[in-house]
Amino acid sequence: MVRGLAQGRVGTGTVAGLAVVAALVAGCGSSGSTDANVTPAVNASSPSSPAAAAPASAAGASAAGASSAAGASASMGGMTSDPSATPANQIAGAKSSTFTLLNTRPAGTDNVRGTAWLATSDTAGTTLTVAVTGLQPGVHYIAHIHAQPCSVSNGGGHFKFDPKGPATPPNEVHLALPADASGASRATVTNPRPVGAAAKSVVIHPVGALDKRVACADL
Ligand SMILES: [Cu+2]
Repeated sequence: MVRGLAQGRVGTGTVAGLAVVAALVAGCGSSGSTDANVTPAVNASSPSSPAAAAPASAAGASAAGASSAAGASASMGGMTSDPSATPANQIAGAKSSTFTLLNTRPAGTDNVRGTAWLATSDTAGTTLTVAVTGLQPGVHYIAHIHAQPCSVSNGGGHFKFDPKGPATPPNEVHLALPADASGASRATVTNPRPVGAAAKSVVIHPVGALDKRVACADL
């Protein structure tokens, strides 16, 4: 599904990973997040290693799902998942928010339930953890921090640390959520900067159909 997106939306990508990132960004469904200025430079500052990027939950997924999930995470330089990070729900002062279903969700996701936890501090930056059930088993989802509340355009466009910067991590907060064989996913991602008041919600999308936003949690 990732490959299909890349082929359909990004014809000029010279690096597979960049093509995937560009496809994810371009497919998010908001004019505010369709920046074309995806640059490889953003990869350099990732705090986590690509080898650590495969979410722990991928181990429980089907063979096909797990291999695809690992590929997606690795291609983005480990910036969309950090299994070694302390989950936000274990950080004092983190706020939690329950996901609500969106009217754009794909068939088969009516039972999606979950929680997003966000911890921010000037010293530790941002930690986002999402735990979800009811997803379609083996399907790969991605969560982003968005710049509008869930009630406004289903979360609107992506939150960006630098509004004029690239639509990719670390200028945005993306979290890979591969669903395991039971349809569950739990993952954490960090960013060295604390998101501010402009971060309004967390939106879950299927990687293969980013316009079909599944669920949203207000921050
Ligand atoms: Cu999004």
